[in-house]
Amino acid sequence: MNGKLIVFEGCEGGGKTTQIQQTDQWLRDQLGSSVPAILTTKEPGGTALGRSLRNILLDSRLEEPIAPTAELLLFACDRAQHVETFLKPHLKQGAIILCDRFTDSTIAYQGFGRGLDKNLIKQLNQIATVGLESDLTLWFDIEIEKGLARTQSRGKMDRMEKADLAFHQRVNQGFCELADQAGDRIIRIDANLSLQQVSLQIQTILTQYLLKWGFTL
Ligand code: T5A
Repeated sequence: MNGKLIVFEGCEGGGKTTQIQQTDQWLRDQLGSSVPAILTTKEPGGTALGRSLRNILLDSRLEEPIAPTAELLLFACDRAQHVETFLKPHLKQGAIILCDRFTDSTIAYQGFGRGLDKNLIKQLNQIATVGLESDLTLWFDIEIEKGLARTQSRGKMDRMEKADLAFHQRVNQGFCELADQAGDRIIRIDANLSLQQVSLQIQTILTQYLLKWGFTL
């Protein structure tokens, strides 16, 4: 049996990391031991190589700015390692994987945000993933200012979070357009609501998809 790849996407401070942890527990409660594994991972940083790349990519005190193309290639490098050494082997064994960010982040951030060629990014995504796509992507749609205020309230902001408001607005526009084009692969979550309301939306959608995929709840 092939597993399922469920991706959590969206702009800064949407609550993905918080909700992934809750969803992991909820899935364990729903599915028990009927699936080989329920795993949580992220990009960048889902492998040992990825954690080193993440440190570079998010470091706000680098001696020199990272050029947009170099940034794009570092995210692609992280993904290639993640897909080959973590995602594909575990999916082959039937795992359900919850992944914090995947290919749509690169189109939104490096394509819409940095203004790099989107067709080139799609080709690069294809090389890095060897064609692996999410089975379902939950897009955490949050008002930009609200999301950034949440990340600011944590204190330290990373290199990406420190980008100007116009950058984050372009990224958000990217996610809106991707969701419009993706049909039922990308589902919108209203991330402006309370933690509990966001969890409920996720559980409702996942219940529908798990049943559609043939799982017994
Ligand atoms: N990136 C990534 C690219 O540019 N290209 C790529 O290809 C890829 C893969 C990753 C960065 O890299 C960029 C995008 C990112 O800038 P990251 O640290 O993984 O860096 O960044 P995020 O994924 O944005 O993680 P964040 O932690 O900043 O945001 P989350 O995970 O969406 O939010 P979360 O859960 O940490 O919550 C933020 C705060 O809000 C509170 C939480 O308690 C927390 O304090 N919160 C809520 N408060 C009120 N109501 C709710 N509903 C709340 N939900 C959470």
